[in-house]
Amino acid sequence: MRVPLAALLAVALPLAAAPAAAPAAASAAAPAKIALGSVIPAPVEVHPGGPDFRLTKGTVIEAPATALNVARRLAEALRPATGYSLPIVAHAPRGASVISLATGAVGARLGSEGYRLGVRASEVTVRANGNAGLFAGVQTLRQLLPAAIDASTRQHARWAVPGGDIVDYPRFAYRGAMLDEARHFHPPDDVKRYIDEISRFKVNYLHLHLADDQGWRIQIDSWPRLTEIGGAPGTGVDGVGGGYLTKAQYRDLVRYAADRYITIVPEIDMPGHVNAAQVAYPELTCDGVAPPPRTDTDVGYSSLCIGKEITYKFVEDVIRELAAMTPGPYLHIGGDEAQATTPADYLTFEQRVLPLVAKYGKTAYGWNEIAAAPAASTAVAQYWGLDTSNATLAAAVTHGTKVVMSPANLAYLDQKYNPDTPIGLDWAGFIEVRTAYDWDPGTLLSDVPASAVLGVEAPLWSETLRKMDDIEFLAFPRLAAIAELGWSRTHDWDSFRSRLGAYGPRWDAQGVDFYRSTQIDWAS
Ligand code: NGO
Repeated sequence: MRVPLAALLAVALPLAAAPAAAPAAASAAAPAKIALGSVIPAPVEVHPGGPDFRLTKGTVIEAPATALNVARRLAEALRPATGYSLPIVAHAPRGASVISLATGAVGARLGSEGYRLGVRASEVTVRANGNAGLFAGVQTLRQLLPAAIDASTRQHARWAVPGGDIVDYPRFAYRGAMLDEARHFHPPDDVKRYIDEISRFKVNYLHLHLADDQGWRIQIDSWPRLTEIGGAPGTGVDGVGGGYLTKAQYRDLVRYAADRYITIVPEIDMPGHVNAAQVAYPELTCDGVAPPPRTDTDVGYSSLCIGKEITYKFVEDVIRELAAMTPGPYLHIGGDEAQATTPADYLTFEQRVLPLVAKYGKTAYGWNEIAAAPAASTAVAQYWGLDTSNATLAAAVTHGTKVVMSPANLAYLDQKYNPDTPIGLDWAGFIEVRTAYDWDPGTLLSDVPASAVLGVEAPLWSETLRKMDDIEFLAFPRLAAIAELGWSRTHDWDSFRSRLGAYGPRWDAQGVDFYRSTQIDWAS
């Protein structure tokens, strides 16, 4: 049964005004029934009602050829735990149990990432203007099935989806996560796992911090010693680990992310944070002498030589090669903590280098310090400060600079949760789940209007991270909080807290070692 769209719209209520679903009584035999709105990030409109849909061994996935990629992602997500074949078909047979994916004009309001989800007794429909929207709808659908759906082996469960309708679309266009590959190199399979995990929360950008004082993690053909030396074993913090991405591995990651509607943003940090490059190529220092390799966690001591022409040949070669292997719109050129560069030199450098990014067809992106340079008017500045105003950034915004919000005391995933957290840093403060959730990216900076804010990003620096488990422990659950700030228009701690508590068993089923904050009542 399909409900006419007009009928749906007639009863449309914002989520906050929707009547709260009655809490389901827990019983030993059946887990608590999932409420239609128990989704992270919170959808725009939720209209519960009507019978559940049952996923059975006869269910088919119906999708046009143009949406095959999304259909495959959905089938991959549902097959292991159900053990069902869930064939993908162009047209479902009459009367079949079907999950139907369809693109078409579903309204400008939904944009490229919004979707409509309808759940009826024999049919689930996901409709969107394009595949990114369908994929977002599929992530919602996954959260409406019992948590056991996330197990990698066959489970016995009643695979029901609560009846009703959801209309959903994002608040901000940019919802990012960042992973520091430089301080500790995380191999491609770990990055892929992280992509899978963040894509569940409708994150659509993954920023990779690919070079820093300790190591250089991306192959650059015109400067091969960058990775021969800067990516060698022992170039991680404390001499632990090393490694780098070949161009083929990077391109494979770009594709893997794109298949999950995530755009990779590569970062090469400059003019500071360049010790590894200078170890490999001493001509990049002013005196031509190679500095010693460094695997400690100090910052602010290295700088490219602003007055030397070879600096700009190096920078342009790197930007050109990086742009050529990056289909996404952004190229991040760092710019933070340039304490070893004089302010005048910093401006000279940025005025020359910001336009180079545009020369290779990309939008320049940098940490908020780049806002001091007039050429940043066409760039994106990533705010990582601790304050609630920033005059330099505010001035740049009046000239056109756009802003991504990553305040270190709220959005940094590498900061400890509390003094007892075994890994992580604490220079920006402890960040419990509620702290990560309780702010608004559109209004945090009093002198930057919300209209200049492209979105939000949660950076995960890796000074203290060694393995995948460490990534997951620091990222989850806080990444889910930041993702909700980026996607949802409603902001309600009690609601988030209860949806997050219900999400815990999903991370358990996935084998994700998340932090069990005592602020949350975790379902078991
Ligand atoms: C700072 C610094 C990084 C550190 C990070 C650790 C920025 C933009 N620069 O953030 O080099 O790794 O803190 O939290």
